[in-house]
Amino acid sequence: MTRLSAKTLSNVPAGVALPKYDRAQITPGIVHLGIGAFHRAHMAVYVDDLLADNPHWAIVGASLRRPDTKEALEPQDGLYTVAVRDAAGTHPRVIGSILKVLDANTEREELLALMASPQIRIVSLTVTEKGYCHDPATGELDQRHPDIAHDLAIPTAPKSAPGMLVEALARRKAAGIAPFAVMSCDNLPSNGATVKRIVTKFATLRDAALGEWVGKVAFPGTMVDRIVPSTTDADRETVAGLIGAEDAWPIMTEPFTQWVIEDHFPQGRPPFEKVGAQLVEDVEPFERMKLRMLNGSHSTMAYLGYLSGYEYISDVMGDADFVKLIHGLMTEEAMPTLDMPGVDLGAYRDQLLDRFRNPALKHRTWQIAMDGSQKLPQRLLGTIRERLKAGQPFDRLGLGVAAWMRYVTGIDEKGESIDVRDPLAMRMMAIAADAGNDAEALYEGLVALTEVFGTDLGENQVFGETVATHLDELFEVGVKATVAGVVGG
Ligand code: CS2
Repeated sequence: MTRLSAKTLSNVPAGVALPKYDRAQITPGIVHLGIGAFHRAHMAVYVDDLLADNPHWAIVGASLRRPDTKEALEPQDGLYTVAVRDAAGTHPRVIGSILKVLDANTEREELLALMASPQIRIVSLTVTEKGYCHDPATGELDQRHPDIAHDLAIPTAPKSAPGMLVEALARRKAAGIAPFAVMSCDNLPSNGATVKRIVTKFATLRDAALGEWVGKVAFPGTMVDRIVPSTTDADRETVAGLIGAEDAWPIMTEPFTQWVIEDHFPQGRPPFEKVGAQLVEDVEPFERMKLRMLNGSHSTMAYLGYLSGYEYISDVMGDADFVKLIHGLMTEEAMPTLDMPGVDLGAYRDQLLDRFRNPALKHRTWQIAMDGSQKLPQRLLGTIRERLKAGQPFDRLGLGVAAWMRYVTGIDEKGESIDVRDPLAMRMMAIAADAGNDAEALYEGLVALTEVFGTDLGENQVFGETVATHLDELFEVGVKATVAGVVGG
């Protein structure tokens, strides 16, 4: 079978949507750091929709960690398939907005030179929570992070995202070129303000004057939403059958997509509003809503679901007790903490439940369970803090936290090992090994991780009682019975 590429594009069967512009005429206006599946299912699709009328906003992507995306896309001239799936079928579309992918490790100079050139007006990022090298509980730069220490020692050859951004900005400053806008598209709380704080701190540590200059750069916040499971070999086969060509890395996703963007781009931006994005003055209420409702539910389902033997989120949604739990978590515990004039939160919740049910989207609980130490603060703990302050119960959120604690022991209910992926995995498993099956000791050990829980939660008696009680139940009666107990089943 031939490989998808510029040359073979004309052989793709009618019915498969193709780029509606001449790829020879488009030039880059955006550099995107972290060219993973999420970016390719989300922002790259919006950009693909607007390039016909705005040809100077194409994307050059960079991978900071692994060269695998470059290896997949280079022989395809940057082309790849986005396959939208639901119960009605799989709908493929070829995306052309990514002109090139650079490997930040081996092509660092080319990448930095491009980021420093005036044609680049936006640098966007999806480097996941841990890619910002920060302390998730406080949102501050983690100065002891090995990549940060490296980048401060050798600032012209950076490895980390903050190091790359600051080196490119320093080159622009030296050349008298106005800064690009930095647009984080990661699930961080207040992602614009948080990334600004981290990057400005890093710049200040390099040089005070540079820090001051970077402090004036625009960091528009965003709320991004599309569920994107990892691609499997079976997906590759399905897509090859649909497009009549081999695509080394197609992206599978859902029909739903949402993007809310703070309108702060001093060097200009493409007309994102013409292709479905919402441009707003303050994105934070949208972020909070999404992190607390969608992602909070996701993480809770991931830990409890994985431990119950459910491989996919759609399997979790087949269990009535779990649906009750998630419905209650959103309705009783998350929604009262949100202030969203003009948004029907009940309808938002129901739409989320439908999205979670999508039977064609094989979204692994294990995938969502990854990097919990980086995710818990904004998904569950922030909501819990607000409820604690108001003296309100948070039983279901507390169960979500307990399930994470049970999961990171690295041993499931059958005594089999769990592949726990998390920057703190080694420390957490050592804590679990010390605690054995003593839920109280495990709770005490994990809550002392201040980069996750801050310094307040470990001292809070109500928090301790709620979470440790659930953790004890998880060990004593197992996950399913604990969930049934919480929902009154
Ligand atoms: C998920 C998110 O993997 C995870 O942690 O909760 O990636 C989620 O699918 C997206 O935020 C949806 O927009």
